[in-house]
Amino acid sequence: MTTGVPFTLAETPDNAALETGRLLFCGPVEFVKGVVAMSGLPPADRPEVCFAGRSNVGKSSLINALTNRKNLARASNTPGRTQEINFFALGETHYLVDLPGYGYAEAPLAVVAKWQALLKSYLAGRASLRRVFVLVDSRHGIKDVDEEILKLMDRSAVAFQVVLTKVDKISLAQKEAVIEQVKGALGKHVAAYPEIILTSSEKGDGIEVLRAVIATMM
Ligand SMILES: Nc1nc2c(ncn2[C@@H]2O[C@H](COP(=O)(O)OP(=O)(O)OP(=O)(O)O)[C@@H](O)[C@H]2O)c(=O)[nH]1
Ligand SMILES: [Mg+2]
Repeated sequence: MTTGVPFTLAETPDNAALETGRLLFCGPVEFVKGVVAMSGLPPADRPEVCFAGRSNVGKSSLINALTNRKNLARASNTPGRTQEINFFALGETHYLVDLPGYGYAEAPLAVVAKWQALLKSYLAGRASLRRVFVLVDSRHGIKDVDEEILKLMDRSAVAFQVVLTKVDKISLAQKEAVIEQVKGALGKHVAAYPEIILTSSEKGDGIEVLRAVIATMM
């Protein structure tokens, strides 16, 4: 069954929205804390957005690019490096949340099970969570492990938006193909926001669009 929603690429926001985004993200950004259990979450006192996705998809790099900091969120070549839910305060008005990657096979099973449980509780039970950006590697498209998370968000009625990462690594033809694949996969998900954002943390594509989307959504 499909929802019949036509999925499109995000349009460039108008100048006012771009400026709102630029201002929000050029202000102070601070690491608040890394959380390993639901009891450690900071008070749900301001809107937040989080970045979810398979291990190594580029979550931490995207947060660094958005905030224009080289090393705010740890980005590394070692998959599974981000093992905590990391909270960053954007000024005094928003939280940005860097999630542990899912689908990382080489960590001990018990550890994986623990992260997955935390990730699921957080995604399903955080009142101030406005939108989940689900990052998808533009070279790979949506995979089975992504589907599990997307279904969880459908069940929890948490709105999510797909952000394709690393578009600097693919050709125009590959771009068209992955967009079609993602559009097809999203048709099955009621919680999907109907616009896809293409990004490169390396080259800057889509970064100002994403800043504007975050700054104007809440
Ligand atoms: N070419 C290119 N490489 C990128 C981009 N974004 C991330 N990378 C690389 O991809 C690798 C993983 O990036 P991270 O940002 O650490 O990925 P992550 O999703 O936070 O990974 P975990 O925390 O382990 O789940 C790093 O080597 C990054 O330099 C991009 O836009 N373009
Ligand atoms: Mg990370």
